[in-house]
Amino acid sequence: TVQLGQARNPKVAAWLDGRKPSLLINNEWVPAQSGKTFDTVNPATEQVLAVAAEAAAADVDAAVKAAGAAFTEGPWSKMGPAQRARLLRAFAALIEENTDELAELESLDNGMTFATAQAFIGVAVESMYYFAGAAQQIFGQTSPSAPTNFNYVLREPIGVVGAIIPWNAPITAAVWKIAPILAAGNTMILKPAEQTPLTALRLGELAIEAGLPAGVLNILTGFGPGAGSAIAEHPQIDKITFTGSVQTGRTILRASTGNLKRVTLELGGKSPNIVFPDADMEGALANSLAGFATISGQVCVAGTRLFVQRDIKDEFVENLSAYAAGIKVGDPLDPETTMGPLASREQYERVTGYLDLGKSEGAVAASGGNAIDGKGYFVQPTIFDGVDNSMRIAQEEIFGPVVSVIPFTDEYDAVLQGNDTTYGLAAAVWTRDVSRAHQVARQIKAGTVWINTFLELDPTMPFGGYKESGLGREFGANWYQHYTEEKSVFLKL
Ligand code: TXE
Repeated sequence: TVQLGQARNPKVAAWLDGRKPSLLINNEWVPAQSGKTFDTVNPATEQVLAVAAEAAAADVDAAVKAAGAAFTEGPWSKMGPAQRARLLRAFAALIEENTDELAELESLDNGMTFATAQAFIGVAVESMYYFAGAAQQIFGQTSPSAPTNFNYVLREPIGVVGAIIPWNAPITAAVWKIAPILAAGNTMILKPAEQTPLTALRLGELAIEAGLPAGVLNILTGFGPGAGSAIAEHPQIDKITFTGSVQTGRTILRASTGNLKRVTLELGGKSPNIVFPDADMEGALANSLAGFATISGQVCVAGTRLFVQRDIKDEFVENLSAYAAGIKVGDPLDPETTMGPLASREQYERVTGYLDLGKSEGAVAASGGNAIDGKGYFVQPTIFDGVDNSMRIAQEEIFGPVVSVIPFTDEYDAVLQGNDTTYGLAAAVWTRDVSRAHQVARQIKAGTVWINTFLELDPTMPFGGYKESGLGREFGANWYQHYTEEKSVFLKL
């Protein structure tokens, strides 16, 4: 018999037992200079899963020195894109080979189901292969200069990049930073979130196994204030890329002004998911459910404002509630489970706070509406009906399995309400009317719009937010623009 919260896989158990709390600096595993550590908790049991090293400013300094040396003098500085591509391919292959162990570790630390973790690792592996190929596609330009000149534009890596990531999809978030940063020829410091430090450390081991030279990828576990802020402020870090909350995004943007770091921010969302009466209802229902329940709703693109045309709204809510009743909440490593706990106590308190707020604002829980008693940060998947778009539950990112259903009258009203938010990360529209689908897609202010689908991500498509959902775009054909500098070279013939 296996107990809730224990590693099933002997390799994972051995890894957890054998680890000393350490940071990865210059391809060496070292304790934090202060000697400090912190616990990471299994959200399904509330028990300590492992102890991690707590990095602070001195460790950031050491990592910056290593990354700087690797960039300017080390083997990395002499490598061409083809060699970087090879290393990334080797790294991707190792991640793929270790999918099941990584997925179990992710599930124990974050609470997402094993199957979800496997799927997200699959996405991460595909992305790393994409960027490996893309490493050799960073072209410069020759300029149409006068016959007296030969002028050209070089694309060069920026230097040392700081990457700060959240806890909701740790492996994917890490790979989405590591792969493009390294593909473009930069070196980096990765800081995983304090709630989920473990899989990033395992990725560090795999990076060394893949042959990544010392100093190229440094990994510092630690807190936002302390490690994160030291990265944002560090004068020798040339660029910062952050995924997380809007509030912390603002703090990082401010902190980065000292040396005018280049900044990319991928922040939160409150994405509208718009269902017209002519939609494929089964597709709309299944995806509306996945849109707010995947990883217990802790997804930046979650479709948490569900706009349903007024005439079909009641029936849609009834059917969606029936779908939600099919969600099995529980031990994320049990193959029967379809939804695990929230990732942390803070998140549990935040989400249950919003469940209370929704009721006090006058919304009605058509399904769920409560926390689940007992150990672990479990809450019921919740469908709030009777929501007005001006309510706080419709405007603020809850980051839990909670959806607000809001009626609309016509296309104009759907777009008006859909855009009535400070966010602009993603949106979806469900209709069989081709013209309407494209018209709505054009009018919605969001970085990604899905038509008759949801949650699809593809490294060939740009990803990022309008408005307060972020700054810049990751992925896509122009992915390298935010990890390189342009240099204009003039030659007089
Ligand atoms: O995020 P933070 P939190 C949203 C979501 C969630 C809320 C709060 O609504 O409920 O944010 O989550 C590091 N300088 N999202 O507080 O603070 C921190 O250590 C430098 C949406 O956990 O943004 C971690 O590594 N770094 C989002 C990372 O920032 C700092 C995903 C994210 O933490 C820092 C996560 C500082 N001053 C939360 N303070 C999405 N876009 O998907 C914290 N950090």
